[in-house]
Amino acid sequence: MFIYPEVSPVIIETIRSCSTAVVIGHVSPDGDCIHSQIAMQKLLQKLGIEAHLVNTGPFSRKEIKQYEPLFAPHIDAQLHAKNPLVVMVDCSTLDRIGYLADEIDGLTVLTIDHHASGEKFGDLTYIVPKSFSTTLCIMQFYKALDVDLTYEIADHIFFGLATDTGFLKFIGPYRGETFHLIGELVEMGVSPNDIYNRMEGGNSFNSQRFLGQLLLRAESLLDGRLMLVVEKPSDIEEFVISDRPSDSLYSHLLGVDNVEVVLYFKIVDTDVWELGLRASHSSSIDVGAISATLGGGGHRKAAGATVTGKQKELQLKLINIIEKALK
Ligand SMILES: [Mn+2]
Repeated sequence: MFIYPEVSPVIIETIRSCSTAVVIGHVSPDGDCIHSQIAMQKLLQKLGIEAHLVNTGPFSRKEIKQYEPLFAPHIDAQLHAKNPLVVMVDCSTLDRIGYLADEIDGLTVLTIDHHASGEKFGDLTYIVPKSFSTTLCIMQFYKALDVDLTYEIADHIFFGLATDTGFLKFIGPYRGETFHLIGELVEMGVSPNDIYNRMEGGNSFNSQRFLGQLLLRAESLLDGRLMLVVEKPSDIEEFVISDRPSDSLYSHLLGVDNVEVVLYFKIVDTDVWELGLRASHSSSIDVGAISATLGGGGHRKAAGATVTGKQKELQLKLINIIEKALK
C-alpha cells in the first residue's frame, strides 16, 4: 500500500503564517483542478486566511461550468500588493498556467500536484506522482493542518479523484490507501452514485448525437491497432462542439478488441488542429512521447498537441509515427 509523504513543517509554517493567499490552477481546467482549488481555498479560509481563486479558464467542460463565477481571471495589482502566498495546484510547470506566469512574479509559490513530467516550479513543493488526483494531496493538507473535513469538502475531493481516474477505472492493484481515503469521504456523506450522475449526466442532446456521428466516422487502421477520428468543418455548424464528448469517444473506441491507440483530430480553425491521443491499458506505446515531438504534452496513456497544416498530410505523418512506435 502506498503511503503519502508527510507535508513538511516548513510548508505548514508558511501556510500558518500567511494572511493572504491566491489559489491558482492550470489553463483549460478540469474537475481535479477546479475542485482542488476550491478545497484548498476552504482550508485556507478555515485557518483565517483571506484566500482568492484565480484561473485563466476557459471553463468549457460541462461539469465545472457552474463554478466559473467563483474564479477571477487575473491577480490584480491590489491583490499582488498584499504579497499573497501563491498556491499552485494540479500543475507544476509554469507553461501550464498561461499568462498567470507573469502575474505571480515576485511572489512565494507553494506547488501541490501529482504530475510527474516537466521542470518543477515553486519555492515549496508537495508533488506526489503516485497520487491519483491533486484533491487527494489536498486531503493530506487537511490532515497535516488538523482541519476537519466537512461533507462539502469531502464531495470536492471525491469529484476530483473521480475525474482523474475515469470514475476509479484507472486504479490498479495494491492501492488500498486510495480506497481507505474514499471510505473516509463516503462516511462523511459523499455519494459515489450521486457524483457519477453529476459527472456523466448533464450532456446536451447535441453532444450525444455528435458522439454517434464520430463513432460512425471512425476508421480502423494498422490492422485494427489504431482508430482514427477526424472532425469536418460542417460539424461546427451542425453541432455545438464547445462541449465535445471526447472522453466517451475514447472509451468506446479503446473498448474495441485489439485497439491500442485512438487518434482524434479536433477542428480549432482552418488548418489548425487539436490532436487527442489515447493508448489502451495493455499497450506499451507512449503517446505522451509522441505528442512531445509535436510540441504537446501529456502522459503515456493520454496526451494532446495543437498542430497546424493540411489535415491529410498531418494524418499521414501521424499514422507513420504511430506505426513505428507500435513495432
Ligand atoms: Mn489532476
